[in-house]
Amino acid sequence: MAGTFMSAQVRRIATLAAHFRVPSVAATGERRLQAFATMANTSVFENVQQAPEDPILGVTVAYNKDPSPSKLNLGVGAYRTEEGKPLVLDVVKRAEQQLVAEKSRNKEYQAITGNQQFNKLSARLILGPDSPAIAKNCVATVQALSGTGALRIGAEFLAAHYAKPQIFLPMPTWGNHNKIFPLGGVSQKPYRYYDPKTRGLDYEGMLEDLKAAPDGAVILLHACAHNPTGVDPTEEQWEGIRKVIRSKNQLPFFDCAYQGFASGSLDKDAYAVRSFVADGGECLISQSFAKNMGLYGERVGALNIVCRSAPVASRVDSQLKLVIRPMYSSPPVHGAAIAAAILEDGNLFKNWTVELKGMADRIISMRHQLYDALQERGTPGDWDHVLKQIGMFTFTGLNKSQVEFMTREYHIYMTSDGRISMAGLSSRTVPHLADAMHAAVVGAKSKV
Ligand code: PLA
Repeated sequence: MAGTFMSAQVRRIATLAAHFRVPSVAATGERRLQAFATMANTSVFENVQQAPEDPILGVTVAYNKDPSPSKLNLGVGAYRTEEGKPLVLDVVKRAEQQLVAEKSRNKEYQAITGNQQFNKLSARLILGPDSPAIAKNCVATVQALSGTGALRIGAEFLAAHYAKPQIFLPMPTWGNHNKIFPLGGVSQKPYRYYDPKTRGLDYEGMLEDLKAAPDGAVILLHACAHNPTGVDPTEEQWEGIRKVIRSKNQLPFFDCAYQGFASGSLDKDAYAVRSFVADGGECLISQSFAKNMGLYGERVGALNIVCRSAPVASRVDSQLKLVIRPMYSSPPVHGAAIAAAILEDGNLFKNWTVELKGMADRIISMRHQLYDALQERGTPGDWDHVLKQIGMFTFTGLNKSQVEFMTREYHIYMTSDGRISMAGLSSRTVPHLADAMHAAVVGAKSKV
């Protein structure tokens, strides 16, 4: 046992070193000594390596530096209006006004696990109002620093308390998953998910890989609107996936970052999670309110751990506090209070669903406009996937050099895997994107 713990620690140190681009320990020690020797004129951080930009957020950094008036940022998944502006939802503004007017509000620290009312309503949103798991107090829910924070708490909890801290991630997946889990102490392996030939789900490959994965392994599943591919299993396929996972006593970890954004319906987008909870088995669910409430920078999210019994859920909750307290002590007040106000007030909730549907519909209309624009230009290739894929992103199939070409010649910014954020497009910018995609596909050397 001690040996296993040691080797897990050694693995974690190696993961940290690779992540932070720290050279080998010996080399670092040597350079540190040199640095001390010449301390008078050398920084003690002399040996810190220049880190590369983040593959997604770094796209915005590059975009911000570009002086071109026609530049377009389709990198990060952030919703924009038809005018290309960030959107603060009307219900969010109203909830904030209510909060400001409440004289009794203060800025005291929250509990370690955050806003309890928010936690209750957040769990209800994903699991459904009639969820027996909630009724039986089998769910431990903690407020988290948006979806990323929820995933990280989940990873740290699994590393400490789960016998098989190894997670299987879909191939491809959101780029940060590959970092959150190993740095949180959970080793990762891929499973087949996307088939570039069909631009659809590799269902057979996925089931084969899940069957070959060890009993008890943790399986990361995108609850809806898979990022980056926009390819989700059908309800029948979810059923097949659920059966395999349950037959092997594997532990599903749902990442739910887009509830309501895929179909426009909060309930429809919760289908997969609810089907796994309905069978009585256990799972983890991270939730983000970044996209569906537009609360990106407020960092509002939750981690739910669905357990078999109330006493287990209560003990899990107590341990989650031990994960959170030394990390950031307690979560911020404001964003979760906004979300709770919207979730608890019938009127605000209803208006939220209308605004959410409006955002989802605008994204779907962008899909149609882009598809039509490519057809008009006679762009070679099959572009049906632009219409078929679900959620914020289109996984275009454009390769790295085509992406580079579009950035260089058309000032269009996107991730190097060819993913574009449809939420960043508008009727005004679709022709520019279609021109760029057309030129990239026909192999134009330069626009000028
Ligand atoms: N999980 C998935 C699948 C995501 O796509 C994202 C965000 C998150 C979790 C985390 O979001 P949160 O912490 O803000 O709640 N993905 C974005 C942004 C939208 C990012 O990379 O941070 C993306 O552009 O892929």
